[in-house]
Amino acid sequence: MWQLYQFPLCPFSRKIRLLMGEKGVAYDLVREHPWAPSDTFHNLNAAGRTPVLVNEEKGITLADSRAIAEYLEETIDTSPMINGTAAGRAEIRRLVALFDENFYADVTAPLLHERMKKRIITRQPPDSRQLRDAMRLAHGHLDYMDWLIDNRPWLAGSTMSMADLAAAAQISVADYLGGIDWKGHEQTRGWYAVFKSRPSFRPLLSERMDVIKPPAHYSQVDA
Ligand SMILES: N[C@@H](CCC(=O)N[C@@H](CS)C(=O)NCC(=O)O)C(=O)O
Repeated sequence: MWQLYQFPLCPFSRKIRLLMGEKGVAYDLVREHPWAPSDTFHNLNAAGRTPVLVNEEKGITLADSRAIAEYLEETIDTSPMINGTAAGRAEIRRLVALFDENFYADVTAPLLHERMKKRIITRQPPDSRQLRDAMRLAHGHLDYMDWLIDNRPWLAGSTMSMADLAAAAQISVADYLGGIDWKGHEQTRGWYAVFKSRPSFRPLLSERMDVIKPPAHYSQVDA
């Protein structure tokens, strides 16, 4: 059985949970807080970051969401998510990098810092200017997604791919933290509503971080 070391608002862990859900791979969750890592966790990943995926029976420990995703993609044929021509696969990987790196740096990481880490670790109030900046940058990313969805059925092409999972994972955390203003983004809102109703997404939407509550619309499938 696989064990996924993660915490509920880690977008990279969410991406792996979505992928394992789509592929129908069973796993147990182990809650880990990278800002206060257990010895076990530090021994599993010297980088001290979630997610880490472990299978003790097979003697396998995997760290880094992209390495984990590539492993699952190479070893499980069901629901391929990095598929198609070489150019198509390059496009999927470009978009995964865009969401994992740019969206995370511009939007998810500042929101996590202001709304979660300050609350839990330093017990400071959030900086409203940082929150406004993150929401402004989110609009730019959503504009680009609207454009992609206007031109393709899914973000990277004709089928659902890792690009969609990476984007949905980042957006779901930003939305939980109240950082997404959906006004004017009907295309992306429609795409995200499809995701929210997928069985792979339901467990994520019902999970809560103890001290931080999401806005009312967060887990509503049609909101
Ligand atoms: N490139 C890594 C990024 C993972 C990452 O940054 N995880 C965050 C939590 S969402 C973390 O553990 N941060 C703690 C740290 O960087 O020390 C991946 O894709 O897995």
